[in-house]
Amino acid sequence: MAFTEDLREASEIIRSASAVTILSHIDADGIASEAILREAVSRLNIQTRSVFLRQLEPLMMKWVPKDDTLKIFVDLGAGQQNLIEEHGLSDDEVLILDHHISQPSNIEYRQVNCLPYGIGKLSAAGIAYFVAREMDAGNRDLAKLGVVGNVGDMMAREACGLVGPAREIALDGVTAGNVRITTHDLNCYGLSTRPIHICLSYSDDPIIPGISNNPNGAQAFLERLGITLREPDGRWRVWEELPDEERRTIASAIVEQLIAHGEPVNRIFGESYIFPDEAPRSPLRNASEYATMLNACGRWARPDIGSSVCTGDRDLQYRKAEHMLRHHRSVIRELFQYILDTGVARTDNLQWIHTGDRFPDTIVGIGAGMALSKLDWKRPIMVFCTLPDDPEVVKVSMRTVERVVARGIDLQAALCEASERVGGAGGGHAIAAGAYIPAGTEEVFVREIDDILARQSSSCAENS
Ligand SMILES: [Mn+2]
Repeated sequence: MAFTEDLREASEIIRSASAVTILSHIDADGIASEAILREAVSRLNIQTRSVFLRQLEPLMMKWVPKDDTLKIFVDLGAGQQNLIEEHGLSDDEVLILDHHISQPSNIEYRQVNCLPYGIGKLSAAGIAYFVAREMDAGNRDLAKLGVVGNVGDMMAREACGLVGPAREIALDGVTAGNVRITTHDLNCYGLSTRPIHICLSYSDDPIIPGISNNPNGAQAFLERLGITLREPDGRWRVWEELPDEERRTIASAIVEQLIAHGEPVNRIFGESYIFPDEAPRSPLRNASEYATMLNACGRWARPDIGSSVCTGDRDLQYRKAEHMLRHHRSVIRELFQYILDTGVARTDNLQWIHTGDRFPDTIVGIGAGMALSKLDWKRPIMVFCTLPDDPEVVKVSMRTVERVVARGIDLQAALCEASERVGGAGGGHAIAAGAYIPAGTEEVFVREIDDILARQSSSCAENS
């Protein structure tokens, strides 16, 4: 069967349902997926209810209703079909829309998954959008949320832009009028909200000598170019509002800086996805900052607020989301500082730290990624933390950078293999992955991962 046929079938299944329960994940992709489906389903006047899950695991199954609604699992489910089966759900009441590796089960649940079709750079929100478009061509306005999900799930990372079907979604958004694609934009975070020097200092891919992680250096660099950083009223200017000429001046100076230091220049430009229907300089103005806001809502246990923002709330729920975003950022900064102040332990192939119960488990991965930019980027970072509700389990988060992945390091594979050996379970992506392992196995785990990473880099060296 072709991918488009699967989409058509899923759309028929939803259209013929009398009521729908959407079960989704709490991250940006999961929230965007849920919002797309909820909107598309309610436009058909079919009743919907949503349930957000941290992940689909035995302890969470009590939130999966046993009623006569159609249960749509989105951004999760493919890898947990045995749990769905054990829960007693039959094949005719389940639809899975997912982009994670599928696990075989006795019951063949109806499913749209892009992976068997060789589509690797598409998020669940992307699949949800294609299903919604199949349900009604008038749902093209939801492409914007598909873009948020794709960018939130790092689908634009490797190629510095969305590719294949994910780019088709961005183009649908352009047609619908609520997405603007800027090619050859700066590949930095915070283009719409951050003072320009702060935005430049966020660049960690590539590292720009004297500018990355160095806001003062970035400011001096811009001043030398004669760029005014503030408006006459004192407000900091943001990258998105700079005229093309100033952008070109800055971009070519960065390129010179990179060349002077022998750094590659190919990753400094990327595509950005701006939402012209959102307020200028707001966190919803571009896809990656929008995704951060949704992640903040999810990580502070209010994915429903992010979801309301997705479907248009700009009043009370939006203000709550803004508040969570600020809180999210300040706790991440604390964690980042904690990692740098405390220091990491090093083995040959990785660096690691145990943060215990100091920070919420939902943000340690982000903090790890940020700290890596100030540490030795060649060695992946691993952070352990305890879970507030379960002393027997430790959460592991690992992060690395694209250049290390390009050399053959795959954190998802490493974490899956090592956690299986200590009686845990892992998942994620080559560049960012996580696992849950039994408390007390941390040291063995570090050694296992160290060995696996050594093997991955040597087998890559052999192949090249
Ligand atoms: Mn996802």
